[in-house]
Amino acid sequence: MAELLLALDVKGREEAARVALACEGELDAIKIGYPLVLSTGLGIVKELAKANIPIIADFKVADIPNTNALICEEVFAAGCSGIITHAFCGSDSLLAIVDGAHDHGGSAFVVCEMSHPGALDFLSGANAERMAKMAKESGADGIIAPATRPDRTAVLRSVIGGSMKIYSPGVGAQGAQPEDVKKYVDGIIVGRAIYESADPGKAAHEFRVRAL
Ligand code: NUP
Repeated sequence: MAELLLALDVKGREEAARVALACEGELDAIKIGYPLVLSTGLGIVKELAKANIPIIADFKVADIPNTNALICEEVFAAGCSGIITHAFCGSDSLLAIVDGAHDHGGSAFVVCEMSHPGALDFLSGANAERMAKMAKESGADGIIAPATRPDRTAVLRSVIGGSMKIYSPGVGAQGAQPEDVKKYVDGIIVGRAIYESADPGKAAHEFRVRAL
């Protein structure tokens, strides 16, 4: 049984509020990222969080430890409950995010293998497994692994074991189905297939049921 996370990559407050309201009751978390935050500002987090739903900031942080720690301060002060970071900057950068999240009572999720075809250039294979191992050693709460490559997500699950979460993007617009990965993951991440739907609430409901 996997949770449903909405990737709310829409532009502007009104559109964000429209989709979030339509999906009320169907979601376990809302994942926000650059498209929404650059178009509205981080204040959008407090507006979305009024619906009493966790907000995860998908900023795929990739910087030196000090900058990563400063980013964490802003993300959690804004009201987010989780942050998504890259791991390829190394263990010290990763630790700054994990510690920064935990110091603020939040969670840190680590991108290990990405879902798009170009991930095969760098962000997959042995590199992904090394990053998953590093994520576990860092004390991170979970990893991001691709629904588009369920066999790889199964491998990454075996690297991290059962105590960390896996959230998995790639369902819907990128071609994967909830049934492909739900047995390996704790949550599926769905964006366009919900927010571009004529009826986002109905689409979210259907994904939620299929992820059970
Ligand atoms: O590997 C990743 N793939 C991916 O699609 C890591 C991610 N964080 N994402 C994000 O998941 C992506 O940035 C988008 O917010 C969401 C997928 O959206 P969609 O393809 O369902 O529209």
